Amino acid sequence: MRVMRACRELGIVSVAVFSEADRAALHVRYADEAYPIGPPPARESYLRIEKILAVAKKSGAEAIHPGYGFLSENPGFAAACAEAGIKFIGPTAAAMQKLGSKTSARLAARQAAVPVVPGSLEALTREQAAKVAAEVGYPVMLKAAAGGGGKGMRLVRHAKELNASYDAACSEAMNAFGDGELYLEKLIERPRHIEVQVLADEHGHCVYLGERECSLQRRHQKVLEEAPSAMVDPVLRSRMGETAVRVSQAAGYTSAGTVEFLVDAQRNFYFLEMNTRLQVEHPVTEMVTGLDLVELQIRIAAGEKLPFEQGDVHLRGHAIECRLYAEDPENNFFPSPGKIDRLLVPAGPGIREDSGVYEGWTVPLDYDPLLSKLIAWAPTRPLAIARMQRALREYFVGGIKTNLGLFRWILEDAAFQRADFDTSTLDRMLSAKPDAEQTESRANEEAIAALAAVVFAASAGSNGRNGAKAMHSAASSSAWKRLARQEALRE
Ligand code: MV4
Repeated sequence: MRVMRACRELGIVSVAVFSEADRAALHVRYADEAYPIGPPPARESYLRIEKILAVAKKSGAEAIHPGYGFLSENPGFAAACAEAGIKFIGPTAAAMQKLGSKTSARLAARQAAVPVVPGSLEALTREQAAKVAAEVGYPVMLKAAAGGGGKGMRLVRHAKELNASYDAACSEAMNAFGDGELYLEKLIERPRHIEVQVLADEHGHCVYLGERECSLQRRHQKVLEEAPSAMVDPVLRSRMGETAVRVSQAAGYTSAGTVEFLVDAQRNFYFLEMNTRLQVEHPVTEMVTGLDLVELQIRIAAGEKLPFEQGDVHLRGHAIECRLYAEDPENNFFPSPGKIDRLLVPAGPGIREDSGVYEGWTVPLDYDPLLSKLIAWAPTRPLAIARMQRALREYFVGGIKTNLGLFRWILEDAAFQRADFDTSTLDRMLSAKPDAEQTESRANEEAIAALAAVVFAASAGSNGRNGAKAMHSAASSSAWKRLARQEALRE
C-alpha cells in the first residue's frame, strides 16, 4: 500500500503479487494489476524469487520495490533483479551483502572509524570467546553472526557461564539461521536503541534524516517508535548522523537505509547493525522531515540525484508510531487472526494511519500479524502523546483481538511520558503488569456494554426521553461509550 501510494503520485503503474491467502488483500485491490504467485506459505510464494521475476517479466515491470520483510534484505534477490534487467529499488547486492551480515558490518564500521561495541569483529570459537571476554571484561553479550532480533543472543555475566552459554547460543543460531557462528561484545547496560535514517543516491550523495527512538520493544519486536529521540540533542544528532553517513558511504550504500546504534546512559553511541531496507517505522521520519522516503527511493532508482543537501534537512515537531497487531494481549500476545467485522479508524489533525486491512477482510495466520501503523505528529512530544491518546480512543477494531489496549497503557505511563525508558523497559513493565488480562477484558466489556447501551437507546428512540437519557448515560462514562454512540449515529 505504502509503495503503491508513492507510485500513484508519480504516475507509475503498480503491479502487485499475492499468495492465495492474500487474494482479497487490500494491496491487491489497490494495485493497477495483480498477479497470483502461489499458495499461502511465504516459502512457496513471497520468497520465491523466480515467481516474482516471472511476474515482473510478464507485466513488463521496470522496477521492483521489495517492501520490508520477505526478500527485502536478500542479496540474492537484488542480484537476480539486476541480472534480469529489472531495477531493484534499494541498495546493490554487494552493498547489501557487506552491511547485511553483522560481522562484516562491524568490520566496515570499524574501518570507517565508527564506534563499535568493544569485542570481537569476527566469529569466534569457544576458546577465542573466553579470551576476548577476559580482555573486554564481563558481562558480555554473545551474538549470532547471521542473527538478528535477539535470536542466538546470550548475556554472560561470569566466566564460569561462558561455555554453556556459547553452546546454547550456537545451537539456537544454527536452528534459527542455519549458521551457528557467534561473535562477542561488551554488554551495554540498559541501552537505548536509536537508529539513523540515511538516504543515498547513485551519484555519491548521502544524507541523514534524523533519528528514531526504538527502545520500546517487546521480545525484540518494535512496538512503538518516535522521531526525534528525546535523549538526542543537536550535537549528538549530527555526530550520530555523520557516523551513519560515513559507514553507508564506505560500503557504497544507495537508497534508503537505517544505521542502528546502542546508546548508553552517558550518551556514548555504538554501531549495532545496518538495515539495508526501508523500515516499518519510516513514517515518523517522514512526519518530522516532510519527506516521502518511498518517492525518493523511486527517484534514486531512476538515477536522479538527491533533490536536497544535508543543510536542507530540518526536523520539525515530534512523531510517534504505534504498530497495531492482531494479537491477543490476554493470551501472551499470540496472533489473533479472523474477520475484521468492524473498523473505525482515527483521523483529524496530525494523524496518519498506514493500514493494510479493511472492514470485512479476514486476517490470515500465514504472515506477520501487523494490521496497520498509527502515527501522530504534533509540535512537541507532550502534544504528540496527547494526540496519539486521542487517536487511540477513536480506533475500534471489531471481530479480532488487537494490542490497542497496550498503547493506551504505555502512553499514560509516567516514565514513558518523561521519556525515561531503555530497551528492557517494556518487557519489564509487562512482566510486572498484574492486570494485563483484566485491562484488556475490562476495555472489551466496556465496549460491548456501550454498544448495547446505544443499541438500546436507539431502539428506545421512539419515546425520546428514555432514548436521550440512555444516550446520555452511554456517552458519559467512557471513551468506548462515546465511540459506540458515534457508531450508532452513523448507522
Ligand atoms: C546488545 C545489548 C547490550 N549490549 N548488545 C538485541 C537484538 C539486537 N538488535 C541487539 N540487541 C542488543 N544488543 C550489547 N553489547 C542489548 C540488546 C538488546 C536490545 C537492543 C535493541 C533493542 C532492544 C533490545 C532488547 C534487549 C536487548
